[in-house]
Amino acid sequence: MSGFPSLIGSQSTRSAGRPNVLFITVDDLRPELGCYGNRVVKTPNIDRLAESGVTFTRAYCQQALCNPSRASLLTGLRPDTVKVWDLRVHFRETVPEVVTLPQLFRKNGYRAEAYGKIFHNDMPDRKSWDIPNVFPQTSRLYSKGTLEHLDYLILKARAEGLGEDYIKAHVRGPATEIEDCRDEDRWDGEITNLAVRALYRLADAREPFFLAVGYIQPHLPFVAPKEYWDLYDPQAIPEAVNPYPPKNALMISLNANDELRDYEDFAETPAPWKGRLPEEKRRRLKHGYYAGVSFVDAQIGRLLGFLDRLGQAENTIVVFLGDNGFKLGEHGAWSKMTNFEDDTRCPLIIRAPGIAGNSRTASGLVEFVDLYPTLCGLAGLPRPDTLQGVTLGSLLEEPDRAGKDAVFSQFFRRHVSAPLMGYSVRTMTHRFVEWRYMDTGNVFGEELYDEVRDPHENVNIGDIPENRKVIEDLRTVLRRTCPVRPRRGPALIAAQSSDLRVELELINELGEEVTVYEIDADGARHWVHDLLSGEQMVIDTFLTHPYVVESLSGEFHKVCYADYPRRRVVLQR
Ligand SMILES: [Ca+2]
Repeated sequence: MSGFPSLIGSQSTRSAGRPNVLFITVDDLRPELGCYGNRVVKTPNIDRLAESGVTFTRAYCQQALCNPSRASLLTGLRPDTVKVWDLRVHFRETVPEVVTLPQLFRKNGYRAEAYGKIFHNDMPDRKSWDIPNVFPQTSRLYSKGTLEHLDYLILKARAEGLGEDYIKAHVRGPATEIEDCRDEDRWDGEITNLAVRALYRLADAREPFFLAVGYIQPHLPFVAPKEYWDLYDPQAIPEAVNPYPPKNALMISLNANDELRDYEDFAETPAPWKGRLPEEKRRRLKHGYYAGVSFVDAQIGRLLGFLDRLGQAENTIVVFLGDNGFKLGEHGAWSKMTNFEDDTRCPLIIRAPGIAGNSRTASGLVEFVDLYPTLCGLAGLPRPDTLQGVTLGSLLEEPDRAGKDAVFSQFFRRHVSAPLMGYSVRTMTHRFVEWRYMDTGNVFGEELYDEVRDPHENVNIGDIPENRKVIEDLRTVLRRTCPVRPRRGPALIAAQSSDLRVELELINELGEEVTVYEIDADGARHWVHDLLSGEQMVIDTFLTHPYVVESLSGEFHKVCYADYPRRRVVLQR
């Protein structure tokens, strides 16, 4: 490609020889795939991709939840730096000027387009793409009848006085549905159609492309078309071997199955420490997950088939990943949202043209925060010096090399009234988790798991005196990457309703620029203004609406409220 004649001037000179990127994300997909050794699930297309790329068997997301995981991997920043730990905060409110991975490719002459869920659902990022993120329009989540039923549930919730935000987050239809329909009648089928159409156009364009395709199955609800359910006998899908909470674990180490309980037919799901779903329901869920995985596998097969047919496969880097893991009954739990292996370990396959490691497996530890620098390296783009990961280039060339010494994940948990953050370090031999109070940084509790003798993480051995040295060492490693410092957690501060109009005057005497955010009733931040050093502003607001002023480094952080009729706040150290 590098010798390609320059027919179209500077544009083609800029892009000559640059490989395309096909960036495929799958929602809530754990490594439940043939190429990861599962002999029951049917994933021939992803397995074929693995045969031609490098399969990472120890890749970890930085936080096992859609929005934080994606915000982190697409900015190349760890969750504490991007300051997105939940589903409410958009990274543009916390790091407004960050250059995302696709945005960096755009800046370097690529055309970047997104189809389906790349950033979190309702938080697409306009700056990242040449056209707005395209979402399915004609397909449906459920069958028509079930959608009508869901409408009824929503009307009922409104009549009961539940707020729209609550309804949007928690009123769901059934957790599974089997309808005999076409692929394109479901979101992921339509996403493939849209992406294939884009691929035709992008393959002909003069600039290289960064095409992101985000699939939504096997996220709940499990709604693959019937033909994918028919691939499996639910009785033949093995159940989790450890359907109980880990021994001696802190209760907060597990989530309470809240996500599953939002679905009307699983509202009675017990928390892991209180009981277990009946077998029929367990098998139904696992069957649905497998159907979703095979459905998405078929979509990926189509997509890669078109990449081939259009003659682009030889010049396209393919990245395939699941944004977080998922528990299918392990620890008596369902869904993600913990620091455990089942939730933090994710599938990752990278196939880059001409890479020596293609078709092999890399079993060293890697992190999703490494993807950004890796793709910069593969495409020969300059990388921002703020990135917190490392390039996996040498592992792609020599997959047998050792990976990282340690990888890090974290999870936020509300505990009584105090928000906690569990910071996890995972090495080849152990996982150590330090739970800290967010507001003070003080330690709430610790966990230690032996990944060699206890790969399912069934026993917390943090209390055993002989492990004191291991814990001390891991704590040091953890605190180097995740330093102890007080942090403002999600929804720690939220607006109360008020009709009283007031003014808040802010005067910046800090000697550095700060960003002012308004906090809404959900605790989500909304960017208001960048207040330069020496600058002053007046905000017309309501009495009980909080504002957060933060320096770029995050070191200065102050929450301000107005007072009647006006409050003057001088920002000083
Ligand atoms: Ca997810």
